[in-house]
Order: sequence, then C-alpha cells, then structure tokens
Amino acid sequence: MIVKFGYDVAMQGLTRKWKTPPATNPTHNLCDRILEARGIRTRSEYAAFLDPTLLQLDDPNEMPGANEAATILAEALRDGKKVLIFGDYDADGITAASVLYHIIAAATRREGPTIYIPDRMDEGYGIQPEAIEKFSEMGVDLVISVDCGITAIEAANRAVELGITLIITDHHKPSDDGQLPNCAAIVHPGMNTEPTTPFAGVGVAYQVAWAFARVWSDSPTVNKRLKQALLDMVPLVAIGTIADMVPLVNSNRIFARWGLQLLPITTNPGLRAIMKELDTPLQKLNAAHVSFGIAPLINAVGRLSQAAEAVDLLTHLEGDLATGAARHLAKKNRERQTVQRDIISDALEQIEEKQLAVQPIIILQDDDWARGVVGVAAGKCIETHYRPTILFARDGDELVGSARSISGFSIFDALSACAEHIVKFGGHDMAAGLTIRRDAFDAFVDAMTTYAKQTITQEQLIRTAKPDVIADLHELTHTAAVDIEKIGPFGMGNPMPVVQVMNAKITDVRAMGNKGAHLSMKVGKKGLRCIWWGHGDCAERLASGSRVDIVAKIKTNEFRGHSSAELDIIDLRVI
Ligand SMILES: [Mn+2]
Repeated sequence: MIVKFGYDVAMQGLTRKWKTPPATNPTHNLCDRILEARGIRTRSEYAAFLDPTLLQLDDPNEMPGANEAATILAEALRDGKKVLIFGDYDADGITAASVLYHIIAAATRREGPTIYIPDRMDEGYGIQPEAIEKFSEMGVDLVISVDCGITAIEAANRAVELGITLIITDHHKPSDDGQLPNCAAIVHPGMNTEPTTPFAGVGVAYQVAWAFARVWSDSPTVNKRLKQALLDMVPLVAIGTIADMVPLVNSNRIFARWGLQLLPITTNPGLRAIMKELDTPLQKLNAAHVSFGIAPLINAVGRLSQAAEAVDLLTHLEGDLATGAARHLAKKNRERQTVQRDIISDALEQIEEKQLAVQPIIILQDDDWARGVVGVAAGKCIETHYRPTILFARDGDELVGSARSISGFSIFDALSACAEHIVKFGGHDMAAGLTIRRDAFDAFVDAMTTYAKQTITQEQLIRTAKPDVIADLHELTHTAAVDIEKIGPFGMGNPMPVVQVMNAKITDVRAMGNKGAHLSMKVGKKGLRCIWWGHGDCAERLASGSRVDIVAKIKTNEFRGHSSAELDIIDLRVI
C-alpha cells in the first residue's frame, strides 16, 4: 500500500475512494452500457446521441421572447433604424455579439451594426445607464444586448426615458427579488421553466438569429443565404459555449459537436487567422483545443480592456489585418499565461515552505500577485493538494481574493461563518470572491482554519473516482474506443467515459518521461497500454506479473500513423 495522504482512512484505491458504478444491461456492448449509465436507454436514443444532426437543435419557437425580439429587430432594420449590439468582454459575449452581427449583415447585405463591448476596468459587467446616454448621443434607435442585461433595471428605465428601444438577450440569473428590466423584449432560456438546454449567451443569441432569419425570410423555412449564414456561425457558437463552461448537453452538445466539425473548414477569416496562429490541428479537433487554445486567446484581450479587437477579428477583419490581430491576441495571451504560471509556482512553493498541505484549508497572499488570475491559480493548487484554497492579491490596504473548494465543503458557508473578518464576499459552494482588510489577514486565516478543522472530515479530503461502468479487459479494443469517442465532445456536463477494470495482469511496467515522472504499463494478453500521469514513483512498487484493479479513461492514441486504444489511469489498487 502506497500512502499518498497522511490519513488513516480505508481507501479502495491508492489515491481515491471508488464509487460503485450503476448496474447496466450486461448483454450490451461497452459503449451502449456507458450511454445507459448516463441515462440514454433505447436504440433510437443511442443513435440520435452518437450521431446528432443540426435538426435536433431546440427550435427557437421554444426560446421565450425569441420571436418577439426577432420581429422588433427586423422591423427596425427595414425602417432603416440605427441598431447597436451590446456585448460582453468574455469569449461567450464576444462570440454572441459576432453571431448577431453576421446574421444582420447577411440579411441587410451590408456591414453589420456597431458592436459595443463595455470596458472591464472602467465600466465593469453589464449595461450601465451612462452607456445608454452615450448611445442616445450617437443617435442609436435600438440596442440589443447579448450575454448580459437581465439585471439592468436602471439602464432599461433610462432607455425608456431617452426613447431607445431595448431588447435583452441573456442567460444569467435574474435579480433575487424577481424584478425584470422594463424593455421591448427579453429573451432568456429560463424565463418560464427550467430550460431543456442550459444555453450560453451565444446559444441564446443564435436562437434569436435563427428566429430573425425566419422573420426576414417571411417563412418558417429560412432563405438560402441566411441558412448558409446560420450554418457558418455554428463554430462561433461552439467556441462561446465551450468557453462559458455550460453543460455540454442537448443543444449545447450538438453546437459543440458540429462546431468542432465545421471549424476546420470555416470561411470566417478571423477564425482562420486564430487557428493558423495557434497551429490548431485541422483533424480530430476536440473541445480541449477550444478551452485551452482558441477561447483563452479571445478572453485574453477582454481581461486587458481591449475586447473590441477580438470583436473586429471575428466580424470583419480580413487578410493581413486579420493575421496581425490574431498575432497580437496570441501575444497578449502568452503574457497572461506567463503571469499565471509564475503565480501558480509561487503558490505551490509557499505551500511547501509553510507546510500547508497538512492543513484542512490553504490560504495565501502575496503583494506581487495579479487580481485577474488568482482564481485560476487557486484551482491549480486544488489539483495538486486537494484542499479548499483561497489566494489573495493586494489592492492598497485591502486584499482581494478568489476561493475554490472541494466537493462536500461549502466555501460560501465557511465565509459566512467568518464574516466578521471580511469586508465583502459573494459566490457559491464551490467558488467565491472576497475582499478583506490587509491587517485582518492573520485573524481571517485563524478563523477559517478553525472553522475548517471543525467542519471538514478526513474522508472529504480524499478524491473520489466515479467509473461509468465495469469493463472486461477484452472489451477495451480500438473499435470500442472509437465508438466511445462519439459520446463527446467531452467537457462540463459530459465528462470522458471512465471504466473500471478488474484483475488485470501487468505484463510490463516502467517510469517514463522527464525524471521518470509518469507511470507506463501494459496489461493483459494483448498488452493494452496504460499511462498514469504524475505517478512514475509507483513503477518500482508494481511488478510484472502482479494483478491490479484499474479505474481509467479510455481513449484512442495516435502514434506514428497507428491508432490504438489506451487507458489514462485515474487510480489503481494492487490485488
Ligand atoms: Mn455567458
């Protein structure tokens, strides 16, 4: 037994406790059993899930407010009114604004409307009344928001006073008191009931664009030109949806699947320039290429108050201008990555120096850390130490922090219990933001640590492995792995399938990679390759010929033009 944690808790594996997978029909093949474990039960449901078509997308008629908004927008454009799109500075808001721009441009056969993105530093999030006043001076007749506005009560009132028509399209939570802005139309998926698809802002914008295309075509069947425009925009919807981390279920998964498929052949010069700059592979594009490549690049400028540059790139830049802008975005993104990496390695060093890894909660501050990235860094610390983590950056006499938690421990409840040491805080169980006075840091740490010691159980500090199904070793073939990939794209709400394999015989085991950091082994008669990232130290304790139970993700691996099945180990136990 390799003790990874200093706790005396009966674990099922070397590093995690294992959940028992749900029972599934043993006569079905591996892929179908995984689908069954995820609630997809019949033959026709299997087929529709594995090979979805765009026809399976939720119809915009089901999106509250979409037809109303589309009619008002079409009328304003036909009357030659001045329209403005109000976006947001993250990848969801930027792609959403671009979607409306493109459908309007395609309909009117000229340049699309002005897009306004609020400045993150000066204006903050959402529509401010001052912005509406600015639009009035600009002679704007109609403002349509994307990815924001559902709480813009004041701005909506100002628009009424100034005679501006306001349409709000959003997917965020309305105010707690239930008050909605007074405006011409509100498009929101959760307006009447829980939506079948938890759309991102860009998904909502797409539903509006589709409804608008019908109104403009004067028919439930969209005309050819607008149909092409709607198809061309699917990659943008995929990017915003994946970036916003909404669950990849129902329409969101279809957007992601088709967007990734259509992205390599996109005619959008901005997207082409971004992919060229990033050297994005044009084959076997997956959600990770978007979440770790394309989306951060679009987000990077928003963090630096230059979101307009990303909007220009996705809407109208071409040729050298597109190439230059993509290069600039990539450069800004690299700068952000460097800052982020430094903070992460700093924080991990401090944890080691101060021996915080044995504490039930980790809290750190540093004058040199940047506010915008402490949240991401806190997430990274959790990956390594699996403790609730709060990191603070300095802002004058105050410390501004980001908190991330582990399942079972509500960081929001913890902050509420220690509120006397906090200036302000907000958030939920798994993540929160807070501000404290600098001179209150020590008292805050003491209070939180005491609370955590009383509340967190040792068991909560052990990660859980959650296999979808138990699989026989002989089922883990290349064909099965290819089938299982069709359950993707994988991400939020649709994780990579995890199998539990019992009693596998090790035929070869070694440490691999830089300083032998990773574990590589082969199991079973056919020598199925398994990799355990970061666990090279286990190699010398596992012997060829011994038997193990494994929990792992199954995937295909390309190597020198040859594709085979491979396991990414999550945990194992020696029998
Ligand atoms: Mn959003």
